[in-house]
Amino acid sequence: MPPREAAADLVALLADEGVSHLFINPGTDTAPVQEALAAARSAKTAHPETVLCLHEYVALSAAIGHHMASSEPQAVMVHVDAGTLNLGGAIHNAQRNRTPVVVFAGRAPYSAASEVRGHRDSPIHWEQEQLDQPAVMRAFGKWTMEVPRGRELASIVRRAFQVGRSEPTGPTYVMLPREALMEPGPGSLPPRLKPPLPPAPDPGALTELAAILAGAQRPVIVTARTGAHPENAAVLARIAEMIGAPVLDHRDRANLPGRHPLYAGLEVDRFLPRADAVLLLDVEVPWVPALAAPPPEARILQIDVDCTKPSMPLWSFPVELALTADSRLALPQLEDALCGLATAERVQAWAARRHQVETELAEIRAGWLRQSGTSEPATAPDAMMRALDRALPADALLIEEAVTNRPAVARQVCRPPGHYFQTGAPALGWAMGAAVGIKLARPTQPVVVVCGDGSFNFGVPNAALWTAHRAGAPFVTVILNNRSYYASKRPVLRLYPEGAAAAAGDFRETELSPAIDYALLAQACGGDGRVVEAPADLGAALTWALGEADQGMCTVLDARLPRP
Ligand SMILES: Cc1ncc(C[n+]2csc(CCOP(=O)(O)OP(=O)(O)O)c2C)c(N)n1
Ligand SMILES: [Mg+2]
Repeated sequence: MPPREAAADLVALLADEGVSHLFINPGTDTAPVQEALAAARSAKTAHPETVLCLHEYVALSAAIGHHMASSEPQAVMVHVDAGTLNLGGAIHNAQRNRTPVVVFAGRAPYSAASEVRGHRDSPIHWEQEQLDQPAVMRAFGKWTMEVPRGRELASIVRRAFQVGRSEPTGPTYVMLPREALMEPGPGSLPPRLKPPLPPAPDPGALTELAAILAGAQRPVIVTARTGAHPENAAVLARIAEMIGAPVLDHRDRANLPGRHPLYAGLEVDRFLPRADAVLLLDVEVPWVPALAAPPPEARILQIDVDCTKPSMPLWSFPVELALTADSRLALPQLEDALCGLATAERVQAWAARRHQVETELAEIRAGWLRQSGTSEPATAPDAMMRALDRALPADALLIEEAVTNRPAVARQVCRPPGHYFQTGAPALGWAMGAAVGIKLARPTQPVVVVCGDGSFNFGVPNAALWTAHRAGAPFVTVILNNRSYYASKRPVLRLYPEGAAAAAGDFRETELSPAIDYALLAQACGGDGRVVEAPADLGAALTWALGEADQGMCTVLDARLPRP
């Protein structure tokens, strides 16, 4: 038997690395991989399921979503420079989400000699060759490499997964020239290169951090994604309860269980300016100094796998004590350390503060509730999100890209840990592709996207809906249709309140009219849709949509909001 081609090694390696789905948009250079996948399917040897994505942006967004829901390593395969460029802002989202995804891209064949297997056979093999194809990935990823020969492929792929899965995790990029894919592999695959264990906190520094928190009069916890590990939520809740600290929550995930009485949402200006100690826990941007900040004398503490965040050129938050640690390891140790510091006097002070903070938060929550009950145009998003909260089944997974309506979601919608996903990164259009990946990762749970009308369109919705339909990954989308890029209109009003745009009411760069028939768009992709005119109609519409999704149909609810 001739030795196995490197492309077949690649298929076996993906399966062995634990990749369940390969999100792919193919080209002339991926032909050996397509052949190897077909051979593996026919021989019933281990292989990932391929998910044909009609656009690369959808492919990488799906990988980001799948990882959020499964914690499994991911793989995406695209066509040469063109496919890489079409990954677009999803590369930024993969970077900011620290998604351990290996992006494979073809690379134009090197050889024009017809005796070389895989040689150039089209003019595009000159046109699609670039001086620096990996440049775009180098700007956002952790590591890039090209496979020079078939026999090197396996060790390079092992390394790509190892680097991507090491904390802080992130995307890597492997270029695959067609000749290398068609050359023989090494015969046997090298063993998996295990990523290092996640970092545990320095014991002395943890004791010091606990002592500062325990001695604080007005401690505040700020988090965004500690609930990426859902088991953290209960520990975080116990810590917050013990010391009576409100939890300011940027909500990249659901970080606290249920409607926790210490959940302070995005009410940053209510708590930060009074804090004397602030714990930054798995949060990328804890506050915006121009909007609200702790006083200069407050003691800022941090627990994160990536404390200095070198991928953000300016990150100058005044952290006094930073612990590089996986919060799964650090939080239980912090809880123990705080228990050790719980003198009778402290326990009394902590309990009194907890009562005070919970009372204040109960008033704030009552305000949120009132906001969702009025019929004012300004509070229509709150009313719509309240209706969504009521209508979501208990096991539904919510994917949020609601932009200016994000605060309304944070006020009104509560999901259990492990049931809420937000990109926490501003390249819009992530949610639609992410839903495909999340549904594939958790096929038995209903998946619901809530997104802006602008974000929906950034998500290449025809590609996302078709891809979901084809892959058997149906989900429901609730479009918060304010017929506006409100996020791009608001700064004009803020920066030029008396300006020409405000005076003439001229916002033509941000008004999304004429309207798109989103229900029809969904139908064109094999799904269905309805208009929801008022919050009171959302519940019945969602029940209908979830029923359709159960039958394999992607459904879109065009939820009308006043244009702000
Ligand atoms: C890929 C990408 N392009 C452009 C932007 C700039 N941008 C930020 S918010 C926004 C408007 C979003 O509109 P929509 O989703 O309808 O939300 P709304 O502002 O109406 O709440 C735009 C264009 C972006 N963040 N990402
Ligand atoms: Mg909008």
